[in-house]
This record gives sequence, C-alpha cells and structure tokens, in this order.
Amino acid sequence: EKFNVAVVGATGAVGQAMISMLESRDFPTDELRLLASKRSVGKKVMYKGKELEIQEANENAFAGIDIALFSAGGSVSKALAPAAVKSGAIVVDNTSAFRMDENVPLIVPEVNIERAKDHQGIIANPNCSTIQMVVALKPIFDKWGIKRIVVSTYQAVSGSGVEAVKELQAQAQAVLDGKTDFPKEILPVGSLPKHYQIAFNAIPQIDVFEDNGFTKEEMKMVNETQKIFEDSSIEVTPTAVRIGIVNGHSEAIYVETKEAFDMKDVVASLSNFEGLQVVDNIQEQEYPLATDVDGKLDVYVGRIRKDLYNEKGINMWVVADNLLKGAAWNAVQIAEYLTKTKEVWK
Ligand code: A2P
Ligand code: 11C
Repeated sequence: EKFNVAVVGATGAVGQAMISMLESRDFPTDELRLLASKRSVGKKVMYKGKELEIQEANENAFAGIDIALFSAGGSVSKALAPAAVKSGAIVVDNTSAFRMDENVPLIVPEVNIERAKDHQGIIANPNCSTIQMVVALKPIFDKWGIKRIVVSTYQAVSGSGVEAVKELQAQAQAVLDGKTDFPKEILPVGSLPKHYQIAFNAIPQIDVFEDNGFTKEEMKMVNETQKIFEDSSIEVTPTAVRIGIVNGHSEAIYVETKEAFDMKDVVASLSNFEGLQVVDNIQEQEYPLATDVDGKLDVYVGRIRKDLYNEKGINMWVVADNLLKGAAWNAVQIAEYLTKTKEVWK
C-alpha cells in the first residue's frame, strides 16, 4: 500500500531533513507534496530521483493527502492543520501548537507509540530536547520510577532554523577574520529587541521567558516530559543553553529514582533499550559527541555514573541529532507506524 504524503515547511531545516528521511527510509509514498510559503513556490527539490516543485501551503493544498508532516512554525500549524484533517489526512505536527492539547497524543515511538491510536486527526511530535531526554530515561522510568530530573542542555543552532545557522557561520568567519563588528540579528530570539553573538559563545536563553523565570523551551521540557510519561509528579528542573555549534543537542542529566537500583542493572537496561546507544568507556575516553551523532537516528548516552551524595541518583550525558531524532526522524517514525497500523485510520 502507498500513501500520499505532504511536507509543510519543506524548505526549512526540519522540512529538508523530513524529505531526506522519507527518501532514505524508502517510505511508501505515492505522491510527495512539498509545501512552503508563497516565497518558495516553484523552487525545485529532488526526491527519489524525481524533481518536485514547491507549492504554496494553504487550506486547499491537502486534497487526497493521507499523512501531512508539519514543520513550518506553530502559527502555520494552527492555521492549516485543521484543514488538512478535514480533508482526511492524519497530521504529524512538529511544532508546539497542539502538544499540550488533551485530545492530541504526544508521541516518542520508543516510549509511547501505542498512544498514537488515540488521535483525533493530529499527533504531536515533542520538542527536540524533550525527545532525547525521555528516550534515555524511559528504561529507568519503567524499572525504578522517576522522582526528579535536573537537566542542563547544550543546544545546537540548527534548532533555531536555517537562517540562524547561516548567521553562526558568518559570525564565526568574521571572528576568525579579526572583525569585532558583525551582524547579530537572530539569537537568542529573533522577535525580541536584544541579540547576542552565538559564534564561540553560550547563551542561557532559548525562546522567551515565562513569569516563573524559566524560558518557554525549559517549560516544554517540564510539561512534555510529564505528559509523555503520564506522570505529573515527576519534578523537572531544566536550564536550556544555546551553544555555538551547528547541529546535535547535548544534555547533562541528573535523575533521581523512586526505587533503589544496582548501577550494573541501570547500564544494562540502557544498553538493551531500542533506539538508545551506550557509548561509555572512560578508560578509552569514549563518550557521545555531537560531532559523532550528526546524521544518526538513535539517542546516545555516556558518562553514566552513580551520584556522589544520593543513593538513588544517576548522572549521564545524552546526545542526539536534533534535526533527526529530535524532529524529522521522530515524525517519520510515527508516520511509518501509521502506514503499518490499520486501527489509526478511522
Ligand atoms: P519558506 O522557505 O517559504 O519561508 P526554518 O525553521 O528552517 O526557518 O524553516 C521554516 C519553514 O516554514 C520554511 O519551510 C518556510 O518556508 C516555512 N514557512 C514559514 N512561514 C510560512 C507560511 N506562512 N506558510 C507556509 N510555510 C511557511
Ligand atoms: C531549539 N528546541 O533547539 C528548539 C527548537 O518546540 O519544536 C524546536 C522548538 C519546538 O531551538
């Protein structure tokens, strides 16, 4: 069986990764329809040896589509996802528009793919920094329960989009050329008045601040984690930081379990978990690096060690390709499940 698939935001960082994921997975596409803003209409993209033209994303663009993958920003999803559903598509939405809606399953296939069956037309893909964290924590959650998580992120600029990556590269070149005055226009948040250098820097702000002093990115890690694990008692304390690298998010995670564990069993349960790769050999200085996971589908974990003070505390380092497992691959994984599961087509 073949499916008509639309990618909304096809010219963006995640949209492009979605197209190459569909191709590399040999996804059973009949038609692939590439949608973006008016600005991009007519641009050409290669897919499975054929040249496809970008079309305008609007309410009438979804006729005949079975699966629509959205990654063109929350406002585009809010405006067009209902139209896609109305014309019969199942939407897999990579934006934050519907994630916390109680009628929308929030899915990381390694953790809760069964919940996808509860959809009412829209399935949400979590935020990239949440996805890699919950994959790494799932085997621990299942065996020992989770009381508390303290996480600091080291997030790549590709999470902010194509334009931000161009700015990082231009700034890095300018610094190497000895310049001190160069454009700073996008990070941390394009629409806010102040912008800072990201090349050779670390900025402790991703997205806007909320009233509680945490950023929106940090609160996504709190709320989405509790929703995915279906446990609102899990305490999550995040600090989200943007660093001057192109791709691959890293996270230092401290997790406190409910039940006592043996460290050997923790490492074994992480090693045996599908979608997770343990790279942890400190004798040989081996641990996951953003440069090594670029282009990889799995989540990588290393530096696994018992806490010095809390008997139920574990520390670890978790790295993933934020455009792939953090976005495009997670969405295509959900789409693959849809193609194989009759009950979701109601
Ligand atoms: P376009 O290239 O035509 O502007 P990124 O996050 O990498 O910046 O990508 C954003 C994606 O969302 C792009 O594909 C962009 O298309 C798309 N997009 C932005 N605004 C709209 C809109 N109003 N309608 C449809 N697609 C949009
Ligand atoms: C970043 N996590 O790295 C963001 C990008 O809610 O899907 C993804 C935002 C989202 O900047």
